[in-house]
Amino acid sequence: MATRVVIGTQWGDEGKGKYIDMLAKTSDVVVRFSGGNNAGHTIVADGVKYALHLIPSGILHSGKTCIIGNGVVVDPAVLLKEMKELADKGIDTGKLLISDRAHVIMPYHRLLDELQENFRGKNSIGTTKRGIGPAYADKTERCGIRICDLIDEEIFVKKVKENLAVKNLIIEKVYGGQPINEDEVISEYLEYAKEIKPHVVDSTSVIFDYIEAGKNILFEGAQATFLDLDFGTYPYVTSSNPIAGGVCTGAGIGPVYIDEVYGVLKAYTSRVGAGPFPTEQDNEIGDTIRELGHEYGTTTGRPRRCGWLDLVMIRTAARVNGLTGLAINHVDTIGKLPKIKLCVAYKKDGKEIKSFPASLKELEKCEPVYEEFEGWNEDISDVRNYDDLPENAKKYLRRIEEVVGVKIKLIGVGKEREQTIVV
Ligand code: 2SA
Ligand code: GDP
Ligand code: MG
Repeated sequence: MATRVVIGTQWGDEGKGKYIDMLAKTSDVVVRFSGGNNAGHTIVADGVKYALHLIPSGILHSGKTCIIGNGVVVDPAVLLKEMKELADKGIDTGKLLISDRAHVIMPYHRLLDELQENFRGKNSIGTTKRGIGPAYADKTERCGIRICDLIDEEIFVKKVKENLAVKNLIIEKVYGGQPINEDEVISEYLEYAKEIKPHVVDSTSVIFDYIEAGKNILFEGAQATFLDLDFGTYPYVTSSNPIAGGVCTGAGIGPVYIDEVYGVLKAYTSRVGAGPFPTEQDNEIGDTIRELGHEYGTTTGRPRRCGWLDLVMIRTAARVNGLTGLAINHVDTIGKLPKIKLCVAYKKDGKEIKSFPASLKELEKCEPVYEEFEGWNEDISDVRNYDDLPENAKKYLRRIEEVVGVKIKLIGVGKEREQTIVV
């Protein structure tokens, strides 16, 4: 038996979906434990492209149990739409289970996300406007609506009324927005509840039963370490804990049950939304990386900011997640550049520092320390053995391992799940 976790080590979009899909093949259960439909995982399987936002990527393999854990925030309209789209492509969603403890994204969460972002103006976070932050805020404020409430009409109606009494005041009086109609929300969501109910379970018990039965479990990370509410570039973060520790709270298992933690990174760095990015190349190099790597958001289509690989980040991610292996993508993409820079440390006030500062003001003073590598102007998308990689690619990869102190176990040389070198 093995429990494996796949985590993003940067600012998301490292290509987690591809590896989750690959590892799902040898798993019995795939579990999402954090975030919501702000995630966008692209998987290309047998030439067909799938963009999944809420449903675990394991769904593409028939017979796997897929679980949306208690730590996820669920927009029922998105869930049902995604289920329908998968069904239209011939994918069975019968074994999709949803935690009764997961929180529900309501229309006022989406509206408040948008109103708050507009209100912040030039200080906006660049959220996906899917209502993620406001839904988690209600969870901690203890007024959230959970899936177990949604499927109980009496409790649901009561909670919606209580919430709307306050939310509509904020929407109208603070932000000058249009209040939300109570009856419309209730009737819309009660329809969703009927469709969702057969999938609702006490997911923590289900997961524990699988653990006791010695099954292989895969925990699917969304977003990433530097978008983590505690360890990310706060306040430019998402509102959950996408790090490995989030598996314990977001799926309801003890840390002793985690065997392996894969940290996914790209051979460069990208970020969507606002916030600091020490190795950003807001110039021709960044534009070239964006075009070569097709770096546009899966959820919102936004162009992603691009820059060099930052190992101060990856070393920090290795520590806070307890990474047992690295999975590096876009090795094909970065090799197309004639010269590649790799950030191995920061320099601040004349001193070299190797761990990511908490204060954004301190981070601004950090200058990346770069080492330069030659590209490997060669198509490597058909390479499947490490030994067959160009020497320049091996040099780059060896240096990454050396600085981070964690072994590279998977190397991505293209979009398809087969375009992977297992080391
Ligand atoms: P939110 O909506 O409250 O979670 O936004 C807060 C910050 O988190 C960032 N964030 C993301 N960054 C990268 N990828 C994400 N998923 C999509 C994708 C994004 C897209 O796979 O491409 O399509 O634009 C994701 N989700 C949240 C967000 O940009 C904010 O900086
Ligand atoms: P996720 O959110 O971490 O699952 O990543 P996304 O799916 O949002 O973004 C990763 C993008 O890179 C997708 O368009 C993938 O198809 C693509 N991709 C993943 N791995 C590789 C790789 O090794 N090489 C290339 N060229 N593209 C890749
Ligand atoms: Mg993504």
